[in-house]
Amino acid sequence: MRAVDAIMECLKAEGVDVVFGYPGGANLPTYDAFVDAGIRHVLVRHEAGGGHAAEGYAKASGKVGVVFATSGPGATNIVTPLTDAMMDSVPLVAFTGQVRTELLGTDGFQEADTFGITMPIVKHSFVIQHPAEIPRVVHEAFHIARTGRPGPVLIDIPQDLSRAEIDYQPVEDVHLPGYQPTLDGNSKQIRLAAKALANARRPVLYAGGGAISAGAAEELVELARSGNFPVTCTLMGLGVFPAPDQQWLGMLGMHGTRTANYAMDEADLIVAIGARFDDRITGKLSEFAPRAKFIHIDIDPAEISKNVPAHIPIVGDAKRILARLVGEYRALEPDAARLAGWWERIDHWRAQHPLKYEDSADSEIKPQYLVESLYQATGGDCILSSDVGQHQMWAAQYFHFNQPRRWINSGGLGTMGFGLPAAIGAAIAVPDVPSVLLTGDGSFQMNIQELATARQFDVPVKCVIMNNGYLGMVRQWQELFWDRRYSNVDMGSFPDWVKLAEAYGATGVQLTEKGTLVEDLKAALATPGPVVVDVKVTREANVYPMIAPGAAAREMVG
Ligand SMILES: Cc1ncc(C[n+]2csc(CCOP(=O)(O)OP(=O)(O)O)c2C)c(N)n1
Repeated sequence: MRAVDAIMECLKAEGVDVVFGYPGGANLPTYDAFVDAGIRHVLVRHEAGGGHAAEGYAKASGKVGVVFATSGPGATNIVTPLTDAMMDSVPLVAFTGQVRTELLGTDGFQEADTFGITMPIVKHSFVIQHPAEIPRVVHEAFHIARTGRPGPVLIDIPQDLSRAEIDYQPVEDVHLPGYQPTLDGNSKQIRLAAKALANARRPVLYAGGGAISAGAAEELVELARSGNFPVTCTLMGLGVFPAPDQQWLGMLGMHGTRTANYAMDEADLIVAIGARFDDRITGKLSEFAPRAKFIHIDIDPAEISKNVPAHIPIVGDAKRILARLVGEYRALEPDAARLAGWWERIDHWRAQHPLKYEDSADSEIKPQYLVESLYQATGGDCILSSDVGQHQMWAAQYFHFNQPRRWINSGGLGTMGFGLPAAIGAAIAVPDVPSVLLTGDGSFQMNIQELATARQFDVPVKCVIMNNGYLGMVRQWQELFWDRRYSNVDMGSFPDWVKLAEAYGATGVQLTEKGTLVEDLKAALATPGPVVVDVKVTREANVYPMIAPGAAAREMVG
């Protein structure tokens, strides 16, 4: 059998139902194999779109996303999605074509050192050296991508090797002696953690995207209920705990709620679950949660004590660990009343500092109003993808997420242009839930070509542009930290979004009526096929509250 046909067999054995990609000379043999493989291939319009679509697919479904690109420029075009997937721990397998082995190192046409370029941004990579190893490598790649801390894995295949004939035998099992992620947390540490929780007077549970990857939402809710613990989460963790809820403090970090940040500041015990204490969360590290002891649960031992020293480290799968932690905690029969004072304090912050904005007295649509309207129009029943900028933060603040895998965005890398392809990937992964994109006028243009993909493959993604005419988040920083010296943030030249949508065969609408915004959004969302909705909002509005970069949580402004 041709090695490329074996790749298709391996994909089917891995349960892959769709891949995203773009052909070229070096992966021509693989594309020939697609003709008869019976695997759905979505032809994107740019490899970056393919990578982000695979990420959206993976984030929405929990399955491994797959992307194909050719050598050289095809491969370099997926560098951003690979980095994005690495930062957000997204399971991805990328197949890149490579020039023929005899051309390697000769600056051959469309040659790039894909292995070298991507080395620091993938969980693992393979360069095929013998065609016979291809099936085993494919299965190993899937295994590595989805197990332990999920992440991107690259397989680079020289063109001549992909053309070879091999003796294909299905691979039954993957054995990687050097790669054995720890799944069960240490029992002693779990017992210690339960005791610490039982003694804590001001505990906070702080969940990140890792809790979603681990499928630990139910266990997190159970732990929270078992001790009436307050819960906050990162941008990546939204949806892992139902919002709004009495025990929910809102998101923490730079644009989190004051309640969540103040609670972290005064906590005596913080349980971090699949969260990595990044700078958007901690602010000034030396003043982060100064009174707290830390229990850190993570599948990746490298995360533990990376930024904040853990008093009780627990390496393993969050789902398994939380389930056991609940049991151990309950067995101690702690006195629930001990948290009464803590809840009083939290409720006080909640009453004093709700998320709020001043709505316009006239017809102007405030960005926060748009997010609230979108929430009403969808009833929250959608997968909401976003790009990067102010709209992303307002979505995180004002759209409520009740379930995991309903909020798809680029958290770690903060990649503009992520949104549209990711929303397409999410729509393909979970076709029975509406896929809605909230994007900015800057971000949308970074991968707008994927509207053609949506049209060609009948992906009914609804794109809502929060149109402020600015690179809003950068403008906000220039306003606040650079004396309002606006430099290259005014998107002075606008496309006509309606015509642009129509040019791609999508439906375009512009909404300007504040009074009927919810109804108008509902109508737009109900329109079949891909839809682009242009909503003009206040040009200069800022995302508040905010912890300025390098400041402490106590110093939140706005
Ligand atoms: C690829 C990339 N380039 C630059 C940035 C820096 N950046 C962060 S937010 C932002 C502005 C985004 O503008 P827009 O998409 O219009 O959204 P808004 O902030 O106005 O809601 C920029 C330029 C980025 N995150 N990604």
